[in-house]
Amino acid sequence: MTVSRREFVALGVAATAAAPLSSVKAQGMAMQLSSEDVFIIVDVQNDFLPGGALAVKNGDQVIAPINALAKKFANVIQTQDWHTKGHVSFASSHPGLKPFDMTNLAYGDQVLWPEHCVQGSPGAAFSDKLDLPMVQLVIRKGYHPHVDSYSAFVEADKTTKTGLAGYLNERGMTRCFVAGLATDFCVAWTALDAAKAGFETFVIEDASRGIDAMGSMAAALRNLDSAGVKRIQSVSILDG
Ligand code: VGL
Ligand code: ZN
Repeated sequence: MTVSRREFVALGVAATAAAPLSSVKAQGMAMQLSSEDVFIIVDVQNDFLPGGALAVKNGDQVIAPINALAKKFANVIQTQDWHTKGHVSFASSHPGLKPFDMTNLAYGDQVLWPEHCVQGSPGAAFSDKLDLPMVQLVIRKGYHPHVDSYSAFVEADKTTKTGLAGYLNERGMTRCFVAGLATDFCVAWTALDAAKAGFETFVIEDASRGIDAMGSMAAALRNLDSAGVKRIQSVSILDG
């Protein structure tokens, strides 16, 4: 028996992540973009991609959806993890400790990482597979030697601001769409701070990939959900 498209939808089996655009629209999941929306592309840098110093599993799979999404937005910005040599977030700066160990710093708990995204190094460069000539701003973060910054808004001391909220507010932005690497660290922290700063905030899940160290993915998704950050798929975003 062949089932027509209409019957298929009526059977209620069309509401999957891979739902075709027609059913996405029908179910009200589709989103029309406006000039008040900004796409924040987080840390798509060589060190977070396969072969990099802090490679995120399947991190390269974010590039195609990000390239496609960026064309739909009137406002696109990128973030760039940009650490000093000997940065406090590197395990190598803490004798006796190793990558993925936790330590306690002046501002609280800190996961220690392999050396990554050192200012001016090839690992800190954006992937050359990105096709993003429309990017309006690159916000660098993590450049204070003694403070990490997963978030593109506020550093890990929870006090030092990067200036991004001011920039977005001055430009009249109201909604932030966040994607990139890594879902459970810089994407999640950026989205949480965007929501805190008063922006309606979305994480585009299929255009992001996570590190998932010690339950960090489940924790990040819990935090996003309770902060009211919506998790969506690229297919729901219509052209602006
Ligand atoms: C990131 C760990 C350390 C990220 C940056 O981009 O998610 N994660 N630095
Ligand atoms: Zn970093």
